[in-house]
Amino acid sequence: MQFLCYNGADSMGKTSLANHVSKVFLVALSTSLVAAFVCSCNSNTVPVYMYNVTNVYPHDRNAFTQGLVFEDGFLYEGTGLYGRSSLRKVELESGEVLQIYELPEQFFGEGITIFEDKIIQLTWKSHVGFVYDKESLESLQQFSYSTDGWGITHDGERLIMSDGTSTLYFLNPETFERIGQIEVFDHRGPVTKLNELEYVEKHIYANIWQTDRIAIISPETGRVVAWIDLTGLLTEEDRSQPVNVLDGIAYDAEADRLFVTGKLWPKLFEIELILRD
Ligand SMILES: [Ca+2]
Repeated sequence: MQFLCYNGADSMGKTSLANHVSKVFLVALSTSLVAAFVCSCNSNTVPVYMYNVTNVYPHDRNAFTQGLVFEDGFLYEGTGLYGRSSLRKVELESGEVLQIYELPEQFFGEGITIFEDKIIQLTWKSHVGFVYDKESLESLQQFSYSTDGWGITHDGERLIMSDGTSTLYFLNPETFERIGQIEVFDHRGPVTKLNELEYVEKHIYANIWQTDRIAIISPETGRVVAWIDLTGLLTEEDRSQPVNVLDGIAYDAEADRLFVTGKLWPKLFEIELILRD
């Protein structure tokens, strides 16, 4: 029963993943029963999810995607590269850019998240984050941090930020002060190159830079409780023009939809997760 062998100490509840993964997964088990199973399992084994593509949408081939969020029916996307970095509001179905703010050319845009009525965007090496009005994309404020800026998301109370290492940082969403951090690991040790983030059903999803893998992480312990393997999303034809790596995870909490894309990818995928046998 491989699928029970993640770490129960992270309080991964009986419905957290089951909402959009295999329908046979855990739904009938109580949390205490799961914990009992977990204690008797080999902790070196974690589930690996494959995917089904349920929808494909167009994506701007010129968007060097660094951050992706879905909210109120729209995608919000942060793009990178010096001189090409932007913050965008995008129509899902058409891929049309409805609003865009272009960053000054000295900034390399990174992850974005929406906290209440504001959008927060990191930059890569500048130690500067930007705060925007969600409706107008008007730049309202800057803040600073000491590390690289890679991915960012939030759990409703804290911002969660990656810097390309195995560390995730928790920030106060008003003052941007660092209020905690966790080290991310699996049975082989630290999991580095944590990149784009998304908070999904009480877990942190983190794309591992330069791979097709997403780690599902316990915010309490830092343990990787499952992996998603997204190998094979792009076709040969999709790769006929230059594409870069997988980078972009967005979750539609209202409709329980998961979206992924990549830097310069021509497509954005809506996927459902399936437990690998
Ligand atoms: Ca995201």
